Amino acid sequence: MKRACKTIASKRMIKIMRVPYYAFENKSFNSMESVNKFKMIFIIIIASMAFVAPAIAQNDKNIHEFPELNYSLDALEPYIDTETMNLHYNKHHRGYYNKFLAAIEGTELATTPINEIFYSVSQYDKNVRNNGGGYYNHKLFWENLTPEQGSIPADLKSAIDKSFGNVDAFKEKFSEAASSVFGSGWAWLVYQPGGKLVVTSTSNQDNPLMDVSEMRGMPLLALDVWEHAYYLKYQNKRGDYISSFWKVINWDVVADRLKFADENCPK
Ligand code: MN3
Repeated sequence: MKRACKTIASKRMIKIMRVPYYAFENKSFNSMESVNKFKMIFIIIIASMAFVAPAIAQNDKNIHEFPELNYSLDALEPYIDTETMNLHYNKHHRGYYNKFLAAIEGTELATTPINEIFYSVSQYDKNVRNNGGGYYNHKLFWENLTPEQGSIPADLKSAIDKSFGNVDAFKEKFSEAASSVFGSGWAWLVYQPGGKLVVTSTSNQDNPLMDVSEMRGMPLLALDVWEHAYYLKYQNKRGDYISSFWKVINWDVVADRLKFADENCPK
């Protein structure tokens, strides 16, 4: 650990020293007396540290990262089309993320884990709730999609059977919740303390971790039913979009979330 930190520190120092040195390396600089050169280098190093060090510190303060996609923008065709993915990920999601960062900049929320922000989100500005939700919900959504859908892992299937009777009954209930969202929102499979799985929906960019939500718990599966998620391909046929969603679910990710919830939620 110490060695890793040392390597990072020394790389940063090299960057700090190199940028101004090369910037000032010209004829007039080279013709100065060597004493003046050392003075100049010293001044440059101190000045650059004064500018660069706070920039690094500022950057280190924000713990909320914009997620990479685990697949290409066209990977979910024909179920979710490339143009929708492009707009949704690069414009909508990025927009929520940028506005979320602007809303929390310079506050302790920049270094507060997102789930903890949600636990008391009612105390904060509505921009934190709307854009923090938009940032996090989409992160969950991309993660629980895949172009290479496998079968449902045994532990997840047994938890679904226990709570809903069987997988088809669960799918029906989830699809119904997704269809019934009035306006913009999300459908969720949620883990509740004690291990019960429930289906719920939220409005706008709310999620079940938030203290403002009716049905609270840990999200296992998320479906975005805002019109921006499907309108280019499906227009007003939200039901067709929901049917396609079942073809691209990453059940392994859902099973991992269940395992995490089982290990970390109070029984
Ligand atoms: Mn969306």
